[in-house]
Order: sequence, then C-alpha cells, then structure tokens
Amino acid sequence: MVGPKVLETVIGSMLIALVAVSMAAFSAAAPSDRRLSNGDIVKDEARAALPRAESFGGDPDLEPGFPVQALHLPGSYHGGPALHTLVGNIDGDAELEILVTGLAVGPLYAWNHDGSIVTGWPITRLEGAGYMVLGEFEREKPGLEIFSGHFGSRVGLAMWHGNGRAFLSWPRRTANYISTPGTAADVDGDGTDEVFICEEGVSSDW
Ligand SMILES: [Ca+2]
Ligand SMILES: [Ca+2]
Ligand SMILES: [Ca+2]
Repeated sequence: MVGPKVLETVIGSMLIALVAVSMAAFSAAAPSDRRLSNGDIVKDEARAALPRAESFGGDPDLEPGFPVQALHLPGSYHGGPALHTLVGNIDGDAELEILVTGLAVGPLYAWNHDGSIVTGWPITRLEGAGYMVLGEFEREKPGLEIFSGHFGSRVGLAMWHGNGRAFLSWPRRTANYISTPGTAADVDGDGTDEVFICEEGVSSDW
C-alpha cells in the first residue's frame, strides 16, 4: 500500500515534469519563427539570417525593413494561361468597364456596366491569353488606357486605347512568354504611367 508521503512525492514529480514540458514547448518558438493559428510553429532560420535593408548591399532604393522573407510552406502552382479580370474606367464616362481575357487564345473583352460590349472590342489582333494592366498612358484622352502582355505569343506586348485601337509603335516582341499581369505606376513623376512586366525568366520595363 502506498503511503501519503510517497503519493505526495509522486504527484510533485508529475507537476515538475508537466511544467518542464510546457516551458520546453514555449521556448521552442524563436522570435523569427511563425506560429500558425492551429498552434504549429514554422521555423525559418533563413528568415532570421536575412540581412536588413540597411545592410543589403547598401541599396538606397530599398525601404527600411526590406527585403523580407515570405513564409515557406508547401503549396501548389498552376501551369498554362489563366483568366484575368480587371474593372476600371477606360472611356472617361461615369461608369466602370469590365475587362476579361478569353482562354486559351484570347481575345480581350470589355463590357460596359449594363452588359453591352464596349465599342471597338473584343480585341483579336494578338493571340494568347492577355494579362491586362490599366494605367494613365495618354493624359490627353479621358479614362485609363490598357496594356496587355500575352501568353504564348512572341509578339506579345501591346497598348490599347479605350476604344480598342492600338497605340502607335505597339505591339512589341517579347523575349519569352508573359505568364502574369504586370503593373503600372508613374515612377518618374511626369504624369504618365510606366508599365512593368515579368517575362518568364526575364524582367522588362517600357
Ligand atoms: Ca467608363
Ligand atoms: Ca487617359
Ligand atoms: Ca511616368
């Protein structure tokens, strides 16, 4: 038969072990690790070892705190062209238009808010799914203009007015195919946007 003193010692040992396990679990998460909502801890030594922006080659164009490391988790990817949809004002009236690429060889569509097709669309001049970007590429014309990079076409870069007509000097050839939408921003402050794209394996700006 186990006496009261022995039982007290056993319970005390169990409590000490439980506290030790809890402290070990708590200390397993380093500041650079990420704790998921289910309690799992994702360790990322690479993230902790990444240099801060101020020491990242002394690049003055990097904002403080960058570059940052994205979370590393197993995921998935898609291959081939994908649907891409944009909403914006391409004619300067009071309503927004809806722009969508067709798969897998185009064309580019634009619909008005009431479901009617925008005059001058669809655009069939370039083949391949078109990833469109809206930007202020011609300030004299009301509304935003459209840049499109096309998947599966070596003549795959074009710029369009809201009425579907191509800009002069476009389209242009690509070194490789376009698999993602680009972006537009006025990085030199002249009031007209520049467009940035990523060809598969190549970076470009126009
Ligand atoms: Ca409009
Ligand atoms: Ca414009
Ligand atoms: Ca500009």
